[in-house]
Amino acid sequence: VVDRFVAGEDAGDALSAVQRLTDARLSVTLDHLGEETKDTRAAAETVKAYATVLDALRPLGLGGRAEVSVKLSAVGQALDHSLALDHAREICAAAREAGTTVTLDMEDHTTVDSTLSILRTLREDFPSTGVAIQAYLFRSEADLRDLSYEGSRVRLVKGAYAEPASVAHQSKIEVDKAYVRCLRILMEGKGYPMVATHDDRLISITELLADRNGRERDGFEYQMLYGIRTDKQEALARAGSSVRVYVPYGDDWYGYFMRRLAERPANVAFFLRSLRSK
Ligand code: FMN
Repeated sequence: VVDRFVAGEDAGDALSAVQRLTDARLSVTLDHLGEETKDTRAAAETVKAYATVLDALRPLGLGGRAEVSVKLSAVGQALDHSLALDHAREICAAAREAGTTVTLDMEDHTTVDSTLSILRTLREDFPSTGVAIQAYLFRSEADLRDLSYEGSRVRLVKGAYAEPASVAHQSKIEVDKAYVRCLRILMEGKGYPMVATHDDRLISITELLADRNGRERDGFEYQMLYGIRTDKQEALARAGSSVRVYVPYGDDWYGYFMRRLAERPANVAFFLRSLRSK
């Protein structure tokens, strides 16, 4: 069941997925599964896993068509801010060697300040480092304005963590409205928008805003998760849009899988169907 959302356990599996997807004219971002590491050894192992996969990507010569996504909590953010920064820097250096770049995932709201501060430092040496911003957080419109400068790669997502009403919109309609406000800031700004959603209405609004702001097809990209709405991924790419698929791999899939079930009824339906057919 997990296979539907996760590309496999090791770097070899991840690379086969990269081949398949890039053959179909999609770009990818690889995510080595894992989060909330509380020990230094596991954090260092994660860095090694990224170095391995980036090393294997290099000879494929895909450049930025295959990048990596990193959760700072998997490289020690909860242990020590500067340890996470050093680890992230190592991954960025390995990515540069492979001719590509890194995007920082955004996790629960208590980590946002730390993640944005690590991003700022990383961008001094690796200006193309990207970051995810979550529309459901009240603070995000202000964060997006700060990030709307030339070359700033920003992935806009709705947000996947259970957050308190003191910091985040709770209802679907409020989150959708916030997403549109955030999207407008991104598309009107000078950065490079990475519009990460499977939501048809938001995709239509993105098309509209791209036209209105004179953004060409290569002036922004769509991003979707591995195994979710693959038909839509391919249709957008066929129509000339840039589409990147977020490809998780590794054995620590539990947290990732649970968030996928929580966020989309269609994912739960798939899960229940597969249980029944066993
Ligand atoms: N949610 C986060 O909270 N942090 C992330 O870094 C993050 N990265 C994502 C990357 C991609 C490519 C996509 C498609 C989603 C990501 N999400 C992330 C999940 C979204 O917040 C959201 O839960 C999910 O996309 C379902 O919402 P949808 O209706 O827009 O598809």
